Amino acid sequence: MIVMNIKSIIATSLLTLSFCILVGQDAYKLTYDDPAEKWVEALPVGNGRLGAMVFGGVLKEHLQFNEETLWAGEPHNYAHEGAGEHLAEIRNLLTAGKQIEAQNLATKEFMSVPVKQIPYQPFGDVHLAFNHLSDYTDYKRTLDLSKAMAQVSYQVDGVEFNRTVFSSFPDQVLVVHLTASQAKTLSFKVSMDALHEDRQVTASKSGQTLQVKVKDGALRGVASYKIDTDGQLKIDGAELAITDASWATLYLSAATNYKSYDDVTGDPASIVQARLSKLEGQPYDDLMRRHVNDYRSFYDRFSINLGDNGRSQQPTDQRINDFLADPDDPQLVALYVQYARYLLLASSRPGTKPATLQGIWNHKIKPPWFSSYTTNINLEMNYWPVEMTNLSECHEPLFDFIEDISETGKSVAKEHYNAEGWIAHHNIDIWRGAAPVNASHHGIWLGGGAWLSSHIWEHYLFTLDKDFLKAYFPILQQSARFYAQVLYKDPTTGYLISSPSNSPEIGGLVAGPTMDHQLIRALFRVVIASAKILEVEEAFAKELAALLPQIAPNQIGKHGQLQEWMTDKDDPDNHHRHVSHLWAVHPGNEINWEQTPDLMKAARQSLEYRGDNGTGWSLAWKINFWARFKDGNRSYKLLHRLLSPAEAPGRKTGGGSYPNLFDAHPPFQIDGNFGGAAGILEMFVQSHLGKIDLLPALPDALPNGKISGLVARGAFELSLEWKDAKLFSVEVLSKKGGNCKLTYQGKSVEFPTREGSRYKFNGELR
Ligand code: FUC
Repeated sequence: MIVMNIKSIIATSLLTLSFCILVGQDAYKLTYDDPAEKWVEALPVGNGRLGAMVFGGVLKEHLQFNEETLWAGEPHNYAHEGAGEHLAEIRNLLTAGKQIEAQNLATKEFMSVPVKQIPYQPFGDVHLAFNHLSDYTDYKRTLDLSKAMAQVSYQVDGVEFNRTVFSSFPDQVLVVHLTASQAKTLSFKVSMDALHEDRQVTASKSGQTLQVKVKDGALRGVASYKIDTDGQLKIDGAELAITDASWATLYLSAATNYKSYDDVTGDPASIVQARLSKLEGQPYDDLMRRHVNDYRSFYDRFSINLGDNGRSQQPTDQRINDFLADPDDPQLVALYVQYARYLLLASSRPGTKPATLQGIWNHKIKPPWFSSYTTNINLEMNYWPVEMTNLSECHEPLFDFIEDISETGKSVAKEHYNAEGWIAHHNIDIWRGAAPVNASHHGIWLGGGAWLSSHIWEHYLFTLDKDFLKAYFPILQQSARFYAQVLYKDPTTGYLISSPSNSPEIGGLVAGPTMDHQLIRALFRVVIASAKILEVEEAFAKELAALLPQIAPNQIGKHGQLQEWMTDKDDPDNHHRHVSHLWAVHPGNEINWEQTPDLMKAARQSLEYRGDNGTGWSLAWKINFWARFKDGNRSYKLLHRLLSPAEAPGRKTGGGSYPNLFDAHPPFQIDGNFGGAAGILEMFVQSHLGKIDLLPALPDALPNGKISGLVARGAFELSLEWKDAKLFSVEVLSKKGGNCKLTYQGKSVEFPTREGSRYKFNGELR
């Protein structure tokens, strides 16, 4: 280890007096005193592909499970042939101020075919019915984030019953392990069911198989479980009965015939059988250890400790309720961050699909917003914490998704915009529909391709993985090519603008929403920078550089606000949940205190006007915005709303958390979990301006903390500690070498680093 510039190492003991650090892993559990009654009380498990909600009942256990590829619909190209013939007229109508006429024409000629996409589907249910004859005592239900396990324990007639549920990534099965503390006291029946009209359950001596087919579409699924036990097993009608056991383990595997967005020739029965056959002769303990080892190889890379005032000993649902009246529960804030990491690992692993609006957990045939991929904020927000919290691999499903869209989005670019390259609009399903959907006033939004592309660059910034950048450069370039061809010279101002489009989901179809221009500028800069790093496409980079100053700039309006549109028509009384024109503040960086303070003030004014209410994801975005404005207390105010009960009596304004700590839009939408976690970390570390700013927006409510394994742009891994609201120490692990600049309250140190070396600072930055 290289230790540099240590001027004053202050004895830890002096400063820890007022600071109760909690080290036990026990604190990183969700705990409950009762079984779940509602779905949002049940606990989620998942391996990226196969997920379940665990209710934890005593007489009846219910596992509602999903497999990520079971959707309605079938392979389909949603592009509207010939839509581009109407592009000029739609633009002209908008220029002439005829918004309604433009929208009507677009509704008729410009929308996706069909105009709606299709929903993600629940798969099925496993029910366990126990034959306990007396009442139970000592009930406890937990979700252990450090092991990725849901657990239930209780006693009946002096016998202790334990249940452990997890979804294994290495073995690709959902596991339910049941034990009783006395021989022959565990007896239960298992049954399977599903909401699909077309479903069939068959039983064998050691398990059951559920086959489902979605109503409107090409996909069918097969789920089978097998049971190992020391008791008796027999088929009992449609159920499987286990009697006189002291332990039993159920292994469930599920698959569909989906192979890719244009191929549904998979054979789910053989996939399922192959996975179950691989388990023959394998003891549960080995499988469980493989699961824990695999999970911990990700989970243990990062830790966060914000202190504990004793509330961590209380049930999680009670803590959420208590947070409303008194938001002094720093450990709940840390738990929220680790829960987001848990949810990412459970819903987005290499080789799986990205997390949908609900991750992988959906129990409805008609889920809210189809439980799909909404790209005008929600899908991207799912990935905000992924790099910072050292789960870079979990970003991969999004890159695979972008690869798909860069293919399906080509025909949309051609048919709708007469352009090369690729484009995505605001909603995308498993068939990778990239055309504008739902309605012309919000479905026609040009920013999807640029925003998704920004994730490729962010991954590069956090990892400095040149091979990755090289592999994805053609996708970035083709996205930029689309915009370079589609930008349109505004007859009124002479600027290049994006038209037709909308400022997500507000104000209808317009010419030139501010957000689009921020996104397109950011994309062009990324392509220019990438071309330089990779030493390729110099001429194209020059072309983009020439376009940059011609794109309509950010403008300050008459209320001191950042204009959301080309004209100064913002309404200060508009409290809409979307605040898209602040994209350049976060997650973008074009607007910041150092280079553009006037725009930063205007953006802050816009956020003031929008107010502090919002849906879950809107609150989460505002936590991030206020952190970038360097107002940690305001971020914490929004966090207070996000971590308060979603279903508190009288709560009218949306947002909040359910008892299982799922974010409420309402209803459940997972983006707020991820965006909220990212926002918490933005209060502690920011690295979007070519340096690492430490504690840039520390709220009064979190004066003490210790984080390790947090990744900053530049491929630096940080361990930092603060006490009594002051930075105490920071250690930097340089993963790729290069210059590192740390700043803290206006002071900075800059130093060259060597790959693999550590650099520790104490007094230097205070
Ligand atoms: C966008 C948002 C809604 C919701 C939906 C899934 O349309 O405006 O609030 O989050 O996505």
